Amino acid sequence: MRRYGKHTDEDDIRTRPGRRNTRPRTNIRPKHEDAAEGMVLTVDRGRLTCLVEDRVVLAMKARELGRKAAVVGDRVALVGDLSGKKDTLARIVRIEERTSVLRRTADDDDPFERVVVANADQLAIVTALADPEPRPRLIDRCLVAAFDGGLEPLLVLTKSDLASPDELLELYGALDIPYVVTNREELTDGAAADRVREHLDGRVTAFVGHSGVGKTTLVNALVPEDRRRSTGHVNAVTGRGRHTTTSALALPLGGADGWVVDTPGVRSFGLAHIDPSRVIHAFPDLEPGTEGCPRACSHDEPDCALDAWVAEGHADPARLYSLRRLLATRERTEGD
Ligand SMILES: Nc1nc2c(ncn2[C@@H]2O[C@H](COP(=O)(O)OP(=O)(O)OP(=O)(O)O)[C@@H](O)[C@H]2O)c(=O)[nH]1
Ligand SMILES: [Mg+2]
Ligand SMILES: [Zn+2]
Repeated sequence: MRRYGKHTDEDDIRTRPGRRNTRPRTNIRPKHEDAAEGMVLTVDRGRLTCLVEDRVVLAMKARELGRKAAVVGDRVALVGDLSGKKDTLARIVRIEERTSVLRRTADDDDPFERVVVANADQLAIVTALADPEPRPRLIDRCLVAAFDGGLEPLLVLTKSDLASPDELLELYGALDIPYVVTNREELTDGAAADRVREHLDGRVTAFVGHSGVGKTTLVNALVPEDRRRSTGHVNAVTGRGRHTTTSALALPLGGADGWVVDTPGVRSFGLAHIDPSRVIHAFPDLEPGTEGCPRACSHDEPDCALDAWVAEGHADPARLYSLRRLLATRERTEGD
């Protein structure tokens, strides 16, 4: 474990992990100085399961936290009974500043945004190549949410025993996103887990995607045997998954450092909250070209300076096309 394991070095505790780790934590804490640090593993009806050192501690939010919700991946400060024994309940008195946030809304008009996972470094966007059919628009939306929230995307294309990945890989080629293709046989012999694990070492990775694409199946192949969750099957008639997984859960990677977060399948990924300028950040080759843009440019309008930037050979036109496709995904409705 990178963040919550045995710390041998004090500095390791005080500095923030990941790429954005330059700022030390603010240390003005009059209250609860003796609180223990923990990580939220799962949330169930107001009860939060937290990892404190090597103990699993059930906790609830202290009233003083108000409406702010702690979510899976949050680093929290806990007080009270931290023994982890049966029928004990600790209190969460603080939620630490987050290094990343994966947010979604139920749909684009929904002002109520939910944080799905906090502090993940990476977003594994899981798509089945068939059964259920891939939906590039959902992938695009997950990509936008990743770029917006400060997570690095990883494309995971499952069920290549049922269909070829070529078309999808071509569609996402210009985005230069790391990807892994897996199939049924490799799930059984361990090759799929090995290949995916290479991308997960030392990181916290959230797995998202439509129901039935094989998120839990893959996560199970990555975590120690006694941590496995149940998986579903895809309805032969509708080609839909059955929403087998109903809550997000963080699990330690087996055989490597890091965490995986299995999440429930989603039908859509609402993006009401997205800030386009944060999405541009994920395109460092295009970002300097936006200097000549009019104020509040949508980057998809006649005066956008990116057309000239690309025409002058500073960047690949396919990259601009991909960026615009992603930005436009917010305006389109999300049918199948
Ligand atoms: N043919 C094939 N089937 C797969 C593969 N990976 C997973 N499956 C099957 O897909 C079905 C759904 O798998 P799950 O892991 O439950 O899917 P999920 O994404 O977790 O679904 P939700 O929890 O509902 O979101 C199961 O029957 C798996 O055995 C694969 O590579 N090939
Ligand atoms: Mg599942
Ligand atoms: Zn522009």
